[in-house]
Amino acid sequence: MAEGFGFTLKATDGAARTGVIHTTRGEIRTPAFMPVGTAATVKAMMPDSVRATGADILLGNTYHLMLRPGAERVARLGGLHKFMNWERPILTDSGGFQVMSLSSLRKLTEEGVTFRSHYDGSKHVLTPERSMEIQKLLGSDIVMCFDECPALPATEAEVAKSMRLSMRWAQRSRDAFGDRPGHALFGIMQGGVTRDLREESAEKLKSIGFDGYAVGGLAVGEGQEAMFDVLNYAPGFLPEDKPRYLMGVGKPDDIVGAVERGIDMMDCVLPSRSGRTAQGWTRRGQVNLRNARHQDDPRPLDENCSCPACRNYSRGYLHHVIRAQEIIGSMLLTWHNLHYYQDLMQGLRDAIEAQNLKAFVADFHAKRAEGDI
Ligand code: PRF
Ligand code: ZN
Repeated sequence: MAEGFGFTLKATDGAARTGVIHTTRGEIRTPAFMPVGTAATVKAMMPDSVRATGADILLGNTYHLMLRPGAERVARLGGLHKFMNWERPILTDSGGFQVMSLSSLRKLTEEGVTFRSHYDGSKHVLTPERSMEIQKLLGSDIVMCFDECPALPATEAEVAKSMRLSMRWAQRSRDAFGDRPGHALFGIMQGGVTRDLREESAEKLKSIGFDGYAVGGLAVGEGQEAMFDVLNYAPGFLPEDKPRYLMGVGKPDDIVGAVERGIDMMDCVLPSRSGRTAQGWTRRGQVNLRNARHQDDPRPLDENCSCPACRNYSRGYLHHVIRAQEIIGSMLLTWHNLHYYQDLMQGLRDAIEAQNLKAFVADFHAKRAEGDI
């Protein structure tokens, strides 16, 4: 597979794994959480601050960057790492999923998808070949195959048809990507909540051969129980010696459940997006800082957190700047949430290494059951 890219498994505990992904831009400790930097920024954060939360890798988006400012422009300005001043690894999603959720007048054919931009209505085409070209122009370290993710609920026949199209696109992605030392290509498993379709998809991807494998098509409305049902078997269909990435997940309890089931990488807008809507995530669950109960509270959001929001500010201050719509409100809560997520990942990695995951997970759920204080 790709030269300059590799995965070392360090320890397992049940189905859970901890390890390191090696790239030419640095190591990624797994299980890893990737903050989302859709538009060449993790909103409300400076790159050094994102790194200070403990992130080893960011996620960027083909769809948004091709529309604005344009992939060719990013390439002329030195590539995405230089453009956004993040020199560590970047994984880019391939665009199809975002076309389906964000754009209008979509037309799907064997060749690819035509759509209108949700920014200005302009018309665009994405194919496996163009998605590979855009991700190359961006300079992404981990490139995702171009796939289609059906919206659930869908009939099994619809899911099967869509999965098989995604597998033909996976082959075309592999062919178009070629051999690029230092850059990895990941396949994406589809197949909805049907075990046979998941297995067929995994077999197809393995026969093509990728540097890592994603589980796509989950967290699209099926609910946590159905998602965990799929994760009870789907990671086991994938090679043990390659990273496994669960796309677009999730809440802290989704992450813990996914790691327990053998997932190595995840991404989600939740910690950053909810930081801009007054939601703080802590060991004791979700806290809405807009609530008036915080206005006279001198205590930090989380007394066990070492982030700047918790070290230097009271709940009363966070409540005030959020109410006053001051920019620092978004900055502090985003920082805290990303810090909490990375702390959680470090706790999971340590617990797996110490063969102590069961107790860690029991404590995780017990603390949340107590609720905010
Ligand atoms: N495919 C791609 N990106 C994604 C998904 C997918 O299925 C999901 C599903 N949760 C999130 N992001 N390419
Ligand atoms: Zn904090």
